This record gives sequence, C-alpha cells and structure tokens, in this order.
Amino acid sequence: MSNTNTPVSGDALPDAKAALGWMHTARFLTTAAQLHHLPPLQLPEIAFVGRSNAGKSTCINTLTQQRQLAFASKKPGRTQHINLFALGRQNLQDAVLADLPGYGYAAVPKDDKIRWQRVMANYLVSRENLIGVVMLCDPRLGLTELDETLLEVIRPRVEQGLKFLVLLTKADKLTRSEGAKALSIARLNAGGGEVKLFSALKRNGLEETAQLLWQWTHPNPAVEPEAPTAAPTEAPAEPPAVD
Ligand SMILES: Nc1nc2c(ncn2[C@@H]2O[C@H](COP(=O)(O)OP(=O)(O)OP(=O)(O)O)[C@@H](O)[C@H]2O)c(=O)[nH]1
Ligand SMILES: [Mg+2]
Repeated sequence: MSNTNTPVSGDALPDAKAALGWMHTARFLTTAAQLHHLPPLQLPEIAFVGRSNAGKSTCINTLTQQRQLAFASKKPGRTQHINLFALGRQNLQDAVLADLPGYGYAAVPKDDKIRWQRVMANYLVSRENLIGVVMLCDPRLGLTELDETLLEVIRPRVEQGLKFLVLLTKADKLTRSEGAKALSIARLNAGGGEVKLFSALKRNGLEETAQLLWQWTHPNPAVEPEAPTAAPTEAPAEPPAVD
C-alpha cells in the first residue's frame, strides 16, 4: 500500500485520517484475570485506566471505530479482566492497547476491590512494555481519591518518561464553559500531564487522541501511519448508551 501522506518531521503529529486508520486495525489479542497470565510482549503498550463506568471500553471502541471490540456497559464493573488489543497490519503489530477494569465501584466486595487495586498497581509498576497511560475521568466527578492514588503509583515512571494523558469523558454532557472549566481544573491536578475533552457520542477529541497515541508508540518521526485504502468505518452508527 502506498503512503499518500506528506511526511512529517520533528514533533509534528501524523495525519489524522491515517492515525484513525491505524487505530481501526485493532483486534483482540488476549485476556487475563491475573498479572502473571499476561504474556510478556515487546510491543509498546498503552493502558486505559480510570473509575468504573468512566467510559474506558467505550473510548477504545470509539478510537478503533469498532462497535464491540471492548465490552462497554451501562452497568459499572463490566470489564473484569485485563484485555489486550493489538494494533498494526496483520503480521506487523506495532502497539497494544490494554483495557483495564475500573476501580471505585461501590458494589464490589471489599476484598475484591483490594485485590484488584493491587493487581492494577503491580501492572502499572511492573509491566515492562508499558509506554503510556490514558486515564479516563468523568469531569462531573473530577479526579477522585483513587485517581489520585493511581497518579502517585505511576509518578516515578512518568518521571522516567512514561507518557500520560487524562481524557475527560462524556464531554457531551458539559456546556462549553463547563468543559473549559473542567479542563483547567484537571490540568492543575494532572501535574503537567496532557488533558483533553473526549466524547464518544460527539467524537470530540477522537482524532487528536489517535494522533497522540500514534506519536507515543512511534517516536521516530520518519515513520508515518499508512493512509487507509478505504475510509475506516464510522464510529458506532448507534451512539453508545448514555448514562
Ligand atoms: N454520554 C456519554 N456516555 C458515555 C460516553 N462514553 C461512555 N459512555 C457511557 O458510560 C457507560 C460506561 O461506559 P464503559 O465504556 O462501559 O465504562 P468503563 O470505564 O469501561 O467501565 P468498567 O468496565 O466498569 O470499568 C456506558 O453506558 C457508556 O455508553 C460518552 O462519551 N458520552
Ligand atoms: Mg470497561
């Protein structure tokens, strides 16, 4: 396939359409209930973390323009395993997305909560190929205590170069001024990390996020995503169930 994009140089972002085409190549790789069941991988991995119901699975489906790649649900606690998805053309996998179970779901028994928090902290601290974390946060709730704890857990790795992005989800529920306010508060709390508004329903933040994730996983600016031969299918024809 020929690359019809103008090459970029320096820190410029790749073409949005090409970045979305790359995202659309996502396919299920594996699932694990425990850390030691996760295969060690050489590919750069990006984890999606956040409170239960924040919209992690929906975000992955929107970014990859696939309706049911990750299991999304109105019912909190839907994702209970670490699910990995591979990106890149067949035989040319070049990155992995990890959909993690959410935390902070009140109805989960206390022991399970603690067990899960431990698994997640271990994952974030020890997963060797982890190069980036996307934290999803419902701006109507703001960064919660558990979000702050997670930020503390990853801080040493962020200082060593781990990429970090906060996505304020369900932006469709905010007015423009509420969105602007939520952005500035989250920017203050994210300790210098990047923050964006995101809506699966309205597709806000979709292209910029796809471009950023490409950039994270392809630090060599000479490499560009290939332009898709066919336009990627549109994001879910049916909008995600709203809550
Ligand atoms: N209005 C609106 N609703 C959304 C958006 N993103 C997700 N939702 C809804 O929020 C609910 C939870 O979404 P999920 O993607 O399952 O959330 P999750 O973070 O993966 O949840 P767990 O797997 O429980 O950790 C679903 O009803 C989604 O349809 C959005 O951008 N806008
Ligand atoms: Mg989920």
